[in-house]
Amino acid sequence: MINNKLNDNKKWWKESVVYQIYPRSFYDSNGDGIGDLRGIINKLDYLVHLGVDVLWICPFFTSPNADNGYDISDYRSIAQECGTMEDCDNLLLRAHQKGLKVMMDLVVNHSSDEHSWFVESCSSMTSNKRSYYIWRDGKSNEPPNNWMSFFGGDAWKYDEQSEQYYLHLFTEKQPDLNWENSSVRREVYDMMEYWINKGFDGFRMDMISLISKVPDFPDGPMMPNGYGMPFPYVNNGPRVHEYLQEMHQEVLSKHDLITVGETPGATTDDAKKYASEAGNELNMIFQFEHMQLDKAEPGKPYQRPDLIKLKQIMNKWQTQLHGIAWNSLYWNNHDQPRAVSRFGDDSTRKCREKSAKMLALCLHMMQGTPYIYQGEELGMTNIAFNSIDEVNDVEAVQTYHSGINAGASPEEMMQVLYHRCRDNSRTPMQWDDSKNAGFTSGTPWLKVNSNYTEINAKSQMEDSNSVLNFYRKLICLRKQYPVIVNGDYQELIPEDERLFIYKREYEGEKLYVICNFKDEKVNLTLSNDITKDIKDPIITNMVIPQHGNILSLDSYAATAYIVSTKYD
Ligand code: TEU
Ligand code: CA
Repeated sequence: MINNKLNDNKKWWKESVVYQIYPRSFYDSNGDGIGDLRGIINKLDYLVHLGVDVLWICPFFTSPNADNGYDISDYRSIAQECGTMEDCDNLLLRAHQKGLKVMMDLVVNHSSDEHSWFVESCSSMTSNKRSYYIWRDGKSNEPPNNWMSFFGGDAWKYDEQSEQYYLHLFTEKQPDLNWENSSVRREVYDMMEYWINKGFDGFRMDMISLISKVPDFPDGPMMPNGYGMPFPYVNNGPRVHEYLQEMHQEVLSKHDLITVGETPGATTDDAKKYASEAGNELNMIFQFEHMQLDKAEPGKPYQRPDLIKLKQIMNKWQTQLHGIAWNSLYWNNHDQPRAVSRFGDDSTRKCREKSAKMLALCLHMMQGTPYIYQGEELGMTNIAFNSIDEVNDVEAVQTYHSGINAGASPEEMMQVLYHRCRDNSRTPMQWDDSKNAGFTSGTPWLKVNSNYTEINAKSQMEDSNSVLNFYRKLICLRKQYPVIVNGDYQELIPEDERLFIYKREYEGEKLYVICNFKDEKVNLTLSNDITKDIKDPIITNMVIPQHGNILSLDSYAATAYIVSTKYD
């Protein structure tokens, strides 16, 4: 019997794999050292070959680049270094011809201070753009409250002319838009329609959980550095769901789109509101809990993510959202260190390749839409910069200087950045072993990781055992087995500190996933039931010897089995 309810919930974006492109670092088509839209067009066949369904392209709109395009000064034009509107149209056309969907980054918690709205907003207290941004009087020559910006320093900037302060939760070149103003919301919705009409298939919404602030702007909880934390008063604020429901009604509901909201600090309860199956806000969100497991502090040894805690977090999201809301699945993005360097092991070639595949398998077999960040499919790693002069990331530069001011040494701070710097994932894509990894014929805007001679797309295309080909296989499996998309989820041996094992089930199909997260051999004794179930793995990153009930799992072994009881 067909279950209508489940059928209703069948959505293309649940069955898709998304590939995230950081355009500056993907491929440079004209030798100026900066990746561009034509570069993406040039590489579409690579993406088709990989098998992904959707591209998410980070911002390529006109911007002074105080935060690499996350500070937009014109929402309807293309950054000169990225190309032209014609390139954008061509990209959409070609991608669609090849069966790929394209989502854009919607950065509307803030604009650039060079946006004409902000320029007008500053120009006079009576401008009709004044209330497009958040202006407040100071308190006896001090900012309106004690908030620190997310990148360090005051969250308020004083404007001499009007003698008021404006709010910027990120850099001072990123003033927060005032969503309380319905004209601002209208502008955003119209702009979204503009890009949908061009052909975009969805939106990744930057920091969307910050758009509603507690109106009286109270001081935040004090931090050791003397600033207050804005987070409790700006994140998941009082009107955020109202705004998103309005956006849904005005724009999203009129089209068949993929939407994902960036929501730091979101709990599973928040996710059920933002991304409920009922579907009056977003399709899914990016939660951050598993991004907060490691610690890099000056002068202290790096603390790796703890597997037990990682498993607890993943289990929680897998089980609590099942049937109620939809998960996104990711290990890294343009703000995070490289997955293999953080959750895997990049110490030797062998460990890197095994653990990169293990991480991929572990994530891609879960319930949710998987996101691959460019280069992850090659097992690209973090980079060791020689000095702060080589770093571009505005957040890293601020972290570095505040560390130095607090007494840390340059070496200690570079060590912190080695684990944390956002530029770890922003180094140019490694296409081949020619100069600059084949990314550009000019001088790359950011240093290329010197390991490109060993890690690059060309050599991995030719090697059937490569990390790249492992990703291809994982993507194929998703299309083949409905249990991967729809199955429920149960963790087995949650107390084990080395292994991550889970089981999923859907309409007579059972999926077992077994991953060894450690650099040591583990003999796993299976129950008789499971032993009976598992025969040939559907995918594995190495040969795994089995003697009766015992599986001999070498370091970073990862394997998955599917058993069908449908015809029993
Ligand atoms: O990210 C917000 C955000 O949380 C990161 O800035 C943060 O640095 C990261 O979690 C690691 O510390 C979004 C964008 O993805 C980011 O690139 C932008 O810089 C930021 O918003 C402002 O638009
Ligand atoms: Ca270029």
